[in-house]
Amino acid sequence: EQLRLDLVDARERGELGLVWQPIVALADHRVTGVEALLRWQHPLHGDVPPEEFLPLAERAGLLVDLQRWALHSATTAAASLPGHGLELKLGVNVSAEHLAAGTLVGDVASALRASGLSPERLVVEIAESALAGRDATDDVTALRLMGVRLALDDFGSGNSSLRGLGRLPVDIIKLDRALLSRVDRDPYTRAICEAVLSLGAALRVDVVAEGVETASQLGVLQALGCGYAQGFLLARPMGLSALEDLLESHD
Ligand code: G
Ligand code: G
Ligand code: MN
Ligand code: NA
Repeated sequence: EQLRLDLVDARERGELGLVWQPIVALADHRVTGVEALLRWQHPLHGDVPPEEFLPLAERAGLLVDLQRWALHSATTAAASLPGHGLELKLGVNVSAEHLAAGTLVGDVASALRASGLSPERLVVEIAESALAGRDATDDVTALRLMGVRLALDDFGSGNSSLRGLGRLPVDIIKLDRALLSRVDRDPYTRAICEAVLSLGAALRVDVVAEGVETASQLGVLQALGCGYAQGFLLARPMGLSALEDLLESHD
């Protein structure tokens, strides 16, 4: 309860920030995108994980506001990255509550306008669970008409995967990290990943494997022809200046 009260002031106190995790093309190991992730540095409790404070924010009615802020800061930062950073795609996570609030499309448009970020660089990541029992077709269609791309996040973690894919114009599938954790040890999991990759190829949808932690997992992905990956093995979420250093070292 105190934590919830603290969250109300966290933004003004500068405790909320973003970290950035690179997404890498497996063909040449170039960084092709970054996912922006919210962090709360609490003065007493330290780093509060999003799994903890996002539900708090929701109960306090602050979640949509928080995400609007995250959208604005992420697009603004991405619009002024150095070097080949200006070609990177920017992934931003969107919640079920934001979809339900009905302001997502307007909020994205306003962040793009304010930041000057080209819409083609923005990837809106929606977890398949956030789409359960909801018809998000209008919102997603409006975003795509603006030129924004849609990623189905945590794909394979729920039971609505194929339905979501069939109903929505998706550009990117992000393979859930629970699948990755077993891909090199369990033949069934490997077969599922293989099936998602052929689905991606058939639908002309890029597949990004999330949560790649070991060389052995990466090896399987490469053998299966997966295009893109994200995970601690490749790069951890990092601050903006570390990201800028990384990009400069690549250029
Ligand atoms: O970055 P991390 O692994 O700690 O994130 C944990 C969860 O929080 C993930 O499911 C991630 O999608 C979610 N998350 C991180 N940043 C945001 C954000 O800005 N908005 C929403 N809705 N979720 C986020
Ligand atoms: O749900 P979403 O895919 O948006 O979650 C992204 C979260 O996954 C981030 O909070 C990030 O910290 C976490 N993450 C990224 N790479 C790895 C990884 O290799 N292993 C684990 N366990 N988590 C990761
Ligand atoms: Mn995500
Ligand atoms: Na995910």
